[in-house]
Amino acid sequence: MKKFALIGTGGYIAPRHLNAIKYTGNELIVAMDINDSVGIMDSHFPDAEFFTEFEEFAAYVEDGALKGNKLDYISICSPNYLHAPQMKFALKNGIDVICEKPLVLSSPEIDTLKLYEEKYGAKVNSILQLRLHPSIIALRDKVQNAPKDEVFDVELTYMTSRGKWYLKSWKGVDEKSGGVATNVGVHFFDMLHFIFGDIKENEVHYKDEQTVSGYLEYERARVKWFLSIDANNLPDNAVQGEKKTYRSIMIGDEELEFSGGFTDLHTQSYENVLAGNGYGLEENRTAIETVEKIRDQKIVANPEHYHPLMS
Ligand code: NAD
Ligand code: HP7
Repeated sequence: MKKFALIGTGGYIAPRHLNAIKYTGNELIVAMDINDSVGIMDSHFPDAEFFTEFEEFAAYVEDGALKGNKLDYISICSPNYLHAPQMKFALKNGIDVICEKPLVLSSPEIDTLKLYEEKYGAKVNSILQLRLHPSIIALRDKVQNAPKDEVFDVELTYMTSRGKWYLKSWKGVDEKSGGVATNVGVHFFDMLHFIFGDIKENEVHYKDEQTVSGYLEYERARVKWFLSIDANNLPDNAVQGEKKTYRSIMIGDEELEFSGGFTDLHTQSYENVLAGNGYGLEENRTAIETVEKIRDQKIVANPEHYHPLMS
């Protein structure tokens, strides 16, 4: 049984980590969140220690190690800008990490974290759950089985509508989340790299707080993409869940709708990490560089290849 800590325990995604720790037969020893609305812990790990101050949490983790109770993993579900410093704390204590996406906000941090891994002999693992989605794996197989020189024409439409709260939370602050292309888009940029290979071109055609669109060229695909959290952009056939979402990839005339099938992928990610097959720092580099470039570059005024929703 592995011993876990969890940072960001009161948030939206934390229950998926609590479930994954429990389902894989492991134990949560200690949790931390600056907010104390963490009653969710009782239905998973009622005996776990809890702190609202990082210093108290850090002392508890370090005291435990000195007394022979070193943690095996620290799971991180805090706001994006805190991932890098919190991962460094774990690594410095020789503890492996399981960190939410985006692993870091800027790519040089990947190199710094690599130095920590080497110096302290601990490993970073990430949650890249779209790589585990059955529809995405099937598509990757299809591309790999196609003639090697075939380049696919792809249209990606990724809409996950959010209420007004989103822009008022840390997710709406670029310095904390990286903005919508980073916070939500990083998933599909990683997925595109996973399916279609190395990236060759990266253009941005439109950008506001809720919507971003552009064009990407990979070894095996030309991709027109459109991402929005604005409900006004949703098509009539959007999938009606708790809130409407529409996640679609068109490859030529074929449409792959992948709005569902997400809830168990965290547990599967944990199973892979525990088996020594977690996605590490290097697997995150391309998607982090992609979103970094999307954040920093100028809008292309009259693009040649643009998503149909941009016309
Ligand atoms: P959230 O705002 O709901 O939760 C974040 C939690 O972190 C809150 O409880 C907050 O109090 C806590 N927190 C803030 N500052 C902290 C600090 N200094 N120390 C400790 N805790 C602190 O956000 P969320 O949606 O749960 O997102 C958390 C992370 O998970 C983000 O990195 C996000 O990008 C990622 N996420 C991933 C997925 C996915 O599909 N893999 C989905 C949603 C969120
Ligand atoms: N929801 C909340 O109640 N709170 C939240 O913080 C987020 C959603 P989906 P996920 O918005 O930050 C996606 O669209 O797939 C509600 C991104 N993940 O299925 O779980 C929401 O209003 C993730 O990286 O959301 O998360 C719906 O009612 C990004 O950080 C419901 O939950 C996150 O949005 C389900 O909403 C975000 C993927 O795209 C895979």
